[in-house]
Amino acid sequence: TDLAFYLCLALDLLPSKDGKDLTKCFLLQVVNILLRYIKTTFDVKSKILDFHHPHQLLEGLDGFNLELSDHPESLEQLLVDCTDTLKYGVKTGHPRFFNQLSSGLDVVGLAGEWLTAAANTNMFTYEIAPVFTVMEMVLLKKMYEIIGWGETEADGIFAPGGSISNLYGVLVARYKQYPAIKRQGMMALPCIVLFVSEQGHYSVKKAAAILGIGTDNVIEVKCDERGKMIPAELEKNILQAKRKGHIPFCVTATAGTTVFGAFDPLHDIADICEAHRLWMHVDAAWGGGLLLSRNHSHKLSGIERANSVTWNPHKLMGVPLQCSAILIREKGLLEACNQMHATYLFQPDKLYNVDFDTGDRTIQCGRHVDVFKLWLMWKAKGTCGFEAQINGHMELAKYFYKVLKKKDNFKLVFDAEPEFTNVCFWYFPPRLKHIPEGFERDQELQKIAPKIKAQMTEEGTAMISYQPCGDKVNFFRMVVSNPATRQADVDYLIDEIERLGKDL
Ligand code: ABU
Repeated sequence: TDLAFYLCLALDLLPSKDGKDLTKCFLLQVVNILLRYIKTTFDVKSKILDFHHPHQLLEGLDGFNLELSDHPESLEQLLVDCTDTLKYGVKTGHPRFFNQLSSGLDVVGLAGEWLTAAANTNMFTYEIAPVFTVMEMVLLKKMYEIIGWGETEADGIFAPGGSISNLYGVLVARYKQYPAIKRQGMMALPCIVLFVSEQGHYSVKKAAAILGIGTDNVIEVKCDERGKMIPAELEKNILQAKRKGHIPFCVTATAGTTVFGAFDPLHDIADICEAHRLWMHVDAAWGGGLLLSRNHSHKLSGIERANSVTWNPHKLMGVPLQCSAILIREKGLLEACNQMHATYLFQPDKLYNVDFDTGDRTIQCGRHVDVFKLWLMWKAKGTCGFEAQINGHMELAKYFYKVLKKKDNFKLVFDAEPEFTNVCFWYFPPRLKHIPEGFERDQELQKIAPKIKAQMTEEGTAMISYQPCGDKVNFFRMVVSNPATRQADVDYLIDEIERLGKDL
């Protein structure tokens, strides 16, 4: 009862001797809060967010105080805090949330997260995560097969996000060529360089910085007008680096770039990597899910020739954050590269086959269970269910593109049909239409998307991202990855941009 919650503290819950009923009551109340949140999330009439500035949250809002005290607060207060935490957050599962590549609220995935939290275990050893360890193996195998590695002895691990997965790709690439790095460090190496397209994810540079390779040694390869790496430019850059006495060791291709959703030509890149004996990593964090679609998987053709692949099920597949895998087409490399033989965890004389202890393959020690929610969703949907969901996203993006194409006051960044669910565009308020194309118009246009977004955020009606890119001033990036989104929601977004932008 409310009174009980008002009087009771967390200490009264299990494992307290008489805490069984109160625990049940408390958790049912939490579930009720979550059910109300889920219902509002899917209600298009609800606001996506109730925006407040950081200083307002820090100062406290209507009884929602983030400060921590020395004394325990009542269970009643905790329930209020749970409600308020969701109230002032962003409903990323809302049908009009288009802000990120990861979005949606999958109910089965959510159940998977709850179960994972209840199990509260660590992936580093089989002995404390037997079921999750084997589940991870099953899923990794499924992903190798889908990539097209067939019977190859591959390896992999779930990692905390695409950036860390890409870091693994570069780390293992370097170790493969220079195993002495592990003991001797960078002193053992010549000046090594790697290549990524100018549209590739910034995490590749970050990996180079972390690994002591240096961002100057990441060579950005020019892209074509659609944002795809130009193979001839890659070849040219490799030859130039060699002429300077630098040693190329790795190329990171991208399958689904963050902004434009471009797919690099993987076969051409694989040919170049083979000719120059370079490791080929494919960052398919965003585009990997497209492998599940028989209609669209051809866009990643050549990925089977990669040495390593990043694939984030928490993006296109709609798995709750976080769920990212690094997949390596050579068994044993991850372990050889990262193994430290901590005897307090990885005793060789355990009762089971210690090959199932995955902790010495990773750069972490403790590792969260990211696999269960994906496994449960796969059970719930089947591969065909994911395929239908992803095909639906692609159809909706195409619809959005077609509607925009017909509108006078919108201009697509690329005229051609989108290859992925990214649709990039500008909105032109009527007053800008009379300014001739050029610097002066760009100066004005640059301010439009941030103003519209700010207003949209304050009103909480929709969320979409924008960015400048190269010589292109701020433009909107629409992405579809939320199964709750319908045609009416993308129509709404267009109307909303017009409503907020027409007088700017
Ligand atoms: N590459 C991380 C995700 C970026 C985005 O959601 O826009």
